[in-house]
Amino acid sequence: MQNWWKDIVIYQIYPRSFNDSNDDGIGDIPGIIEKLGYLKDLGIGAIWLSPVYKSPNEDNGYDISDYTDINPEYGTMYDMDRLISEANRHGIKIIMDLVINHTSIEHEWFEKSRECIAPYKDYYIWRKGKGKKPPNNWTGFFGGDCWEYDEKRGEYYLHLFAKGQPDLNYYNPKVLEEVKNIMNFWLKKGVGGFRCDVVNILYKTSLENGMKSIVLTGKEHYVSQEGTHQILKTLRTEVLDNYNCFTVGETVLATQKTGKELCDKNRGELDMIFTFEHMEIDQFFIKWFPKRFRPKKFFKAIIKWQESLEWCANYLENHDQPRSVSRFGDEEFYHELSAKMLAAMLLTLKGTPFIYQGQEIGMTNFDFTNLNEVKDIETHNIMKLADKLHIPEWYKLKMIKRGCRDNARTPMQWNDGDNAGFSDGIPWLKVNENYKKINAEGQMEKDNSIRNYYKKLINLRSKSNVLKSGVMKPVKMTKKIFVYERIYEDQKWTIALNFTAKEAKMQYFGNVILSNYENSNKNKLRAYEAIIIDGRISSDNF
Ligand code: ISL
Ligand code: CA
Repeated sequence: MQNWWKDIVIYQIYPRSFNDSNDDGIGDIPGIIEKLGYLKDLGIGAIWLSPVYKSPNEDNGYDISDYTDINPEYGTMYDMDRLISEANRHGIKIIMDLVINHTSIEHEWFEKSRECIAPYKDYYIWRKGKGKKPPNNWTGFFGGDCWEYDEKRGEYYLHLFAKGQPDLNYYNPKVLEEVKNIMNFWLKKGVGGFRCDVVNILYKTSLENGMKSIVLTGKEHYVSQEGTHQILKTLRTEVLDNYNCFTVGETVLATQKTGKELCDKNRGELDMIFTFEHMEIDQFFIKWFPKRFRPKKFFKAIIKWQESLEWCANYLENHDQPRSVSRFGDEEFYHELSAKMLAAMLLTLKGTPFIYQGQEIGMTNFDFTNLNEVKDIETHNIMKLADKLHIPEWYKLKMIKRGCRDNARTPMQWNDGDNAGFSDGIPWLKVNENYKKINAEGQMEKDNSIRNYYKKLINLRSKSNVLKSGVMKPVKMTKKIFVYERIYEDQKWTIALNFTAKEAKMQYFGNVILSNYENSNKNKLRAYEAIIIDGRISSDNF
């Protein structure tokens, strides 16, 4: 069936933190297989699996040293084949994470490239320095510079991310051939498609100096370039079109114009894209300088992309972002209500909903007290930069609390037993202290738990053409509430969400299909209330 990925809900697993089956404190593939029943019960149709390939783990698997072999910490290729077939047996497709902007420096290609061994010599972006200085003034995603001098080769190599993540050189046609082989290898195994890591920065049009910027000097030379569009078209026609699969691209800094181009079905590049605008409204330029969350700004960003794209990939958190209930809800006073309200939005917007592991039970940010609790390389690099800039300790901790990706990487909280049931070993990253209160087992039997509310929403969406295929029409947004309609043929549902603890005046008519409150009140929208109505709100609310 074509476009099957529009009908399902996708669940992202960060393997290191999901479930440990052999007590080494690290999540693994057999651990995921153990939980397929849990995901089937939730109603999930596909799993986006963050990288499990061979990797030195400088960036927890986003630095790959062998694309067609499995990191032994996560298991074996036999385990991976078992996961694919067991998942398919549960009606769940496996979506692999395709990281092709860069490899690990431990990849065989890089080792040979630095020795100038053919044909690997130009698999990466090597340049002579300018005297003692790097080839240009670009800065990287993880703060600081993005060129590393290699003594052996006597040149610099480009790494837009960590030093251990050298960028591949797409001027070399052999690189694209290697990528096609990797994609075919996994598609032949029966995976359902790919989440494509920073896929809109593959082609660097030039290596000229960039315009000085607080964020990514040089980005104008590689973000969403024509060369990247060509690469995506080639991968589509020469690989993806041979399989019933889909791609969702992580597209950093994509504008409305390029975003539309990247997932325009007539251009044949990507099927969906993750955009970032709604994830950047509570920061000054970059996430390390947080500012207060303003719901109305958030609604505007959501509406902009709902109206720009024919089909969206909707998400509120992932392995790079803080936990949504801590960031957009109220984990302290309205934990359950606000987590459910966010779920109602995620599952009723136009597009495919993506749920990140633990989001379905309302997992929260970690309460960091110092840098030693942090494993994430991005945060450590940024803290080195913060020290150079003499940023005071108290502000550095504020930066960590807001920006550290480990907020989302603490072990999945399965039950109130040791290590939240994640592992019988010592977890690679500390478990959140609140696991006794927030865990999956405690929510399975509780009908009105966050998890069972997700389950109800997923089930509702799976049975409703209005939510799967309806037009999305904004109706009203204020500093507190966001109201929109989903319209399909003669059916019109209204979704009304209160993003604050203050009740809002709002009258509505029609029957309530689902609410996050036990009872309904047709004259107002209460604190963090979310209602889905087969009807409308009264016009005199306007
Ligand atoms: O971290 C971010 C925002 O919170 C982003 O800047 C993120 O680093 C960027 O979107 C790219 O992310 C992807 O590529 C990185 C990897 O570290 C991330 O985990 C991955 O999602 C390099 O592969
Ligand atoms: Ca393990």
